[in-house]
Amino acid sequence: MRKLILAAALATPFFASAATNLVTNGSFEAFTGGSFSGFTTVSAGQTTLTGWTVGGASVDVINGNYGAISGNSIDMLGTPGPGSLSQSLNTIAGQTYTLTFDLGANTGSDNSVTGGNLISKQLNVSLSNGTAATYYGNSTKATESISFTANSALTQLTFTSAASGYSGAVLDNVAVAAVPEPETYAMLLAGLGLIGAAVKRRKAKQA
Ligand SMILES: [Ca+2]
Repeated sequence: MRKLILAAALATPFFASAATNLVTNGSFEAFTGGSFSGFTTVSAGQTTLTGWTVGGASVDVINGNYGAISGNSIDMLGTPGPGSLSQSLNTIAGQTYTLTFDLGANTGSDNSVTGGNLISKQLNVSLSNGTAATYYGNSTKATESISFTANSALTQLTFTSAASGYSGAVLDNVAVAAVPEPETYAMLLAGLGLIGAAVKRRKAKQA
């Protein structure tokens, strides 16, 4: 029985870490700037988007219009952009994480093309460990995914838009979760093995 408890204690943190989203308010539903219709602007330095630091010029919180994805979403070009959103995440150095987010676009105006890309819909993603990627939002919403390995106890996550203008990439449902390592699965299996052995012994005693 003692081994059973030990096995459960070993396995529990790994189950928990696999499911935990490290991002605060990744859905942007926690907004303290009051009610609004369609969109409202959050300027650099304002703290109305719980958990997020707004930089650049501004971003817009959009809802029910302008390409909003689910409830409140962010148009990365505010009124006007460019805008940025950043947040510090509590990470473990050496641990691998997956960042996922939903990407769309406010397709109204600002459709200037640079180098074949709709520059106004550009979304740059960067992490303080050096990982960076560039995306272009469009009306076909997509869930994007980036894998990164933290190199510090704090990892800064930053989204930036690249142009001025009013109708940019649309962001929602930002999540960062630890990826269970192969060793974790091995420990998990070892834990299950202990449980199995304990059950077997108990059955043998009863017989
Ligand atoms: Ca949302």
